[in-house]
Amino acid sequence: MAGEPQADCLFCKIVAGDVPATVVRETETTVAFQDINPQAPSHVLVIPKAHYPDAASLAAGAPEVAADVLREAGAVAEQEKVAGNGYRVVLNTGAGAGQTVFHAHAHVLGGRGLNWPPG
Ligand code: DGP
Repeated sequence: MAGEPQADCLFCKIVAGDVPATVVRETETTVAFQDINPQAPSHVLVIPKAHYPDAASLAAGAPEVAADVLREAGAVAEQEKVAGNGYRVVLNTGAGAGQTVFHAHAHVLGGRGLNWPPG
């Protein structure tokens, strides 16, 4: 069923506490934790606790939680003190765009200059 935990999902395991992560923020519906392979001085992932494979399916199935994820992305940027100089929120969607974990997540990147267009 949409939103239910998936036994083979790494981020569901982080939500459950079965895989350790450096959690920086948590709400009723979201968890934010340090990316294991940071691409910027500050690189945090914000995920919904509910399992949806990508941002589009999250927005379709639980739009209020999608809004929570975006709100938390902004809160993370403030908390990490990268909001003032600008930061980037990235929603990789599909393997061709670099998505490797199929549980919706927003990357929040900051603390350095960020080029456009992205690679
Ligand atoms: P994406 O490529 O957009 O699917 O991003 C997945 C991110 O997840 C990637 O930047 C690395 C991160 N990641 C993968 N495995 C782990 C893990 O076990 N712990 C943490 N904290 N991050 C992970």
